[in-house]
Amino acid sequence: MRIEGVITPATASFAQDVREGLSKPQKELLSKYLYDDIGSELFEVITLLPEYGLTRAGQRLLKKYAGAIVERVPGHVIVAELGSGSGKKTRWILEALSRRQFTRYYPIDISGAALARSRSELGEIPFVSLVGFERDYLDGLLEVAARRHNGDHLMVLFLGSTIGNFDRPAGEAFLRELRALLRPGDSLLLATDLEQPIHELELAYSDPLGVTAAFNLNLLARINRELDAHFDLKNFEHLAPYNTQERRIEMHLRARVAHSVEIPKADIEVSFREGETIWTESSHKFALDEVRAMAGRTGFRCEAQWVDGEWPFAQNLWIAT
Ligand code: AVI
Repeated sequence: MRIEGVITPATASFAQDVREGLSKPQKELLSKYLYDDIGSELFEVITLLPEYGLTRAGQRLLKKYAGAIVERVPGHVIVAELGSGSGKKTRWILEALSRRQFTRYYPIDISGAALARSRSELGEIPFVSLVGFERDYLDGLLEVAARRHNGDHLMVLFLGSTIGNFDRPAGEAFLRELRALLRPGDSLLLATDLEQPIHELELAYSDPLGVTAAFNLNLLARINRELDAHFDLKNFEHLAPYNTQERRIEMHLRARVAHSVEIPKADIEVSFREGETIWTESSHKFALDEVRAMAGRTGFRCEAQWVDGEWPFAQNLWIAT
């Protein structure tokens, strides 16, 4: 007998998603799979690139306005963060809150490593306690909501502008589900990347150093590592055009030549035509009034918006109605 190894539930669902995605007429892979250990490290490097201004804009806004933001959230506040994110951004909010109250902070992330990082970055702030949840966003939020005391206001932070990675209808559906876990008066601080000239956006997702290309190609390397596939990365190139009608960057991997690839653990062989692409991510860009309208449609009102002066990016404070 030849023992080929063990298929864990995580590998099995990755294999199934890969099989389904690569069997569609427009081949696609879910963007959540970009973030294995290597992909997450590459994303951290992306946030440092001069061409990619999103992360720094979000940080500048929180550094400057954390006090003004928490002033608009009255009462005794507990904080849940979706995606434990970079400690830097969250620190401004927690420090501003802890000047007025003892604050319970609950980061929620499917990655234990990300939670450990936020524990080491934020665990030492005086008057703040931290309990992390290794869960999907909404499962984690349900658990946080169950721990609230009467009179606590729940403030949810969704700071990475990850809402842009949902299709617009799916993003709204997600925000409606999130709202269903809140009470009137609870709040959501939602970061959104805004529309800007196409050239700047395309440069942010096709940086000259090739870090975003490596981040994208790592998805095929991950399929090689975890599903024993035989992608030759040299056969693919990274593309990230802006779709003006949908107002989003679309990341693709384009086959340079016609060829086939076997993916044993997904039980498929996939054929590529020359020039055919795999769609790996969308990154939607928003208008300020669109974000206000979205609040109304999902059970919130938009209390305030803060916009960065250097990179079109907004922190939006929504209150559950
Ligand atoms: C995580 N997310 C908000 C990033 C974005 O800009 O959409 C992911 C990313 N993809 C390529 N570069 C960065």
